[in-house]
Amino acid sequence: MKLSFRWYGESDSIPLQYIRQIPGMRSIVSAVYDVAPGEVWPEESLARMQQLCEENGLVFDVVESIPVSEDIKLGTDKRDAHLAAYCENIRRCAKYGVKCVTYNFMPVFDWTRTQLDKPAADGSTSLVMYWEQMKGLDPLKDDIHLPGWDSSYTQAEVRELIAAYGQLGEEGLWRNLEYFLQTVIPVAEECGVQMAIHPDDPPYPIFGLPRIITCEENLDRMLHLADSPANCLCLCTGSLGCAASNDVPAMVRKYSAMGRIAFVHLRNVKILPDGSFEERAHLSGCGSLDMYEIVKALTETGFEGYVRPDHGRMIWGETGKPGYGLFDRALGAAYINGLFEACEKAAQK
Ligand code: DNO
Repeated sequence: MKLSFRWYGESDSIPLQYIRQIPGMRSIVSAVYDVAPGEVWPEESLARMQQLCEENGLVFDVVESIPVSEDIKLGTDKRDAHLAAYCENIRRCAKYGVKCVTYNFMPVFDWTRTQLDKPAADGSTSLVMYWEQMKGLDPLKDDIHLPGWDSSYTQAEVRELIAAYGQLGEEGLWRNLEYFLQTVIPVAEECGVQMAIHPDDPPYPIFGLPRIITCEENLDRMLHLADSPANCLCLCTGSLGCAASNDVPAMVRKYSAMGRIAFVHLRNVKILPDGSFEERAHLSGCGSLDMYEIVKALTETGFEGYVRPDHGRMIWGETGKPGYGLFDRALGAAYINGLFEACEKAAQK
């Protein structure tokens, strides 16, 4: 595996000089953040990222994400122009050394949480999704601002989008995903890039919006839409793992054996009795996921892709971007290193 760390570029409060001090750290996961979805990324931004990483003994070879515009997901008349820009972005990323591009196909909102700083008994804080806080919220009627939602949409735009996705429905979204893959995967193949789709987080519909990258049956369907080694998963354990019906270690074993996992986000979640969930420390004992079984599944199937510690808690008084502080993600990386070393050595015996 190749150990990586997400970095938000020069505006990130965590310096690359600190990231390189995490034992075993190899790759930087980043993106160009100041260009709207559907537009082309300036080459200078990619060149600068590559150079900054190199200066710090790190490799910039994973992009998270090239965002898919709502026009592509909805299949509007702007779709083909946005897809042309998307393909150009893949080519440009490849030119500057990128080997893996992450994206998601979630309508309107990326991850959904109801609180980003929920204190735990030990004084750490983390991201949570409590049904109790979701109950009664109706984005078609209420002025909702859940934490982390894209604030560039007005409430009226959100309503329009939700209505458009309601009309499109799940099967419509599948058709548009297929169109996207048929356009983008041949370009990725040509440039030696693996496209890695991130699962929906959480993996069930929120506010009636269709969500399709959610479970084994749907991951099978997605991979089958373009049967190419360039059409891969970004297997996020914490996203798939907040539905108790997903057997995450079994899914990891299956898709890794098929060579269809390009990137793994490792983190733990605790599912609560009513289906709500809390992000927890990476350690298996802290949440609902067996991180040892997940890493064992990767090593036993010869996984050679990218891994990163995902969302960390805020600990030791650190402040910063929720989920993306240094301290707890570094603890996560150290734990991940330990699990891999133990599993690899056990497999050699
Ligand atoms: C959350 C991340 C996601 C992920 C995108 C990929 O912290 O895991 O926002 O980057 O869904 O497109």
